[in-house]
Amino acid sequence: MKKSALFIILLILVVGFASTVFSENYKPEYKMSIVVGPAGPWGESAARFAEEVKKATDGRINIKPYYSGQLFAGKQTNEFLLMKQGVIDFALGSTINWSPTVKELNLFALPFFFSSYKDLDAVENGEVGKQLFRIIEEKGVVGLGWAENGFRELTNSKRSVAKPDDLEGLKLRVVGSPIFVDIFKAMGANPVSMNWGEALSAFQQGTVDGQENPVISVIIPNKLWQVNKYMTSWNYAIDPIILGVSKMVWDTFDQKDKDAISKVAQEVVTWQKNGAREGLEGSTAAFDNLRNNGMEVTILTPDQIKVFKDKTKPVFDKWVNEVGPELVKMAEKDIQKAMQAK
Ligand code: X2X
Repeated sequence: MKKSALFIILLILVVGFASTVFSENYKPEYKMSIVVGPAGPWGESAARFAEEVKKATDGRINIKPYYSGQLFAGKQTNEFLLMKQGVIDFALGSTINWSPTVKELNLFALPFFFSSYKDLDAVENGEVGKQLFRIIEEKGVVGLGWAENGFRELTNSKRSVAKPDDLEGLKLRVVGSPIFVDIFKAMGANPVSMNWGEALSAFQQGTVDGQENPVISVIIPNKLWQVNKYMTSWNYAIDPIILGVSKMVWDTFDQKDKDAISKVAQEVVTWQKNGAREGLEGSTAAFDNLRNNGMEVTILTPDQIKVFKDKTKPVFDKWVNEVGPELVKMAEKDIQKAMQAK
């Protein structure tokens, strides 16, 4: 009897001691997921985040970026679920890839809803941005900051595209998130869902005619002029990236480290966003780069954009219901405010 009481006391002491000593016993490596490769502002920001977090936490938190979708075994729309489960610790994840799990994130893919970076900033920095972070946190991922892939533009190997008729019969690779299939069908194209890794080989083999992605973050780093001669700028959808961490993992960090990581995250997303917009905002440098590499660049006028916008109106209406009409209304208000301030 006496012996077992002693044993229990000892056990309590050992467990108590272990939990203080090992409270900082973090994982030796935290895995960070990125769908694209290391080149360009998206990939570069992963390396920078890892480096700065290591410095700011005196080496306690050691993040390793895994590029080109290595962590989600081929299915980029699984990234959010894998974070929720703690299989992926950190990610710089496109809202598109997370939107099949978090339907509110389809807000950014509503066709022709955002027309400028100012609109986007107003929404991200306002109540909608906060609400979206609350929603993802409830589902298991803590949002540390808004980064950016960019406005998505069209490229293809067949012809210049300026009106819906030009899309007729074009086989376009889109992400495996259902809103994109709806949008491109409505515009008259033939969309096929494919993961980014497979898409790169499909372009090489010529099994698809084109795709849609931002200029600075994806078209240039992947030298898409080698496979697609024609580019259309129409800003039909915006693609924010969320710098996030699995909530399961976040909850294991002590407050000092959480504060350090949050601070680094803000610095890195600000730097990354500037990079993603360089040569696109108030400049023609990004398009000049494409032209110098042999691409034919078609920049749609507001009237030309309106024709596509009208075509996609039923898709817009359908997806407003998926996103949540209240959230869309809140975003509309933020956008109007931003326009008045212009
Ligand atoms: O797959 C794409 O097109 C990409 C790289 O932009 C995303 O991850 C959404």
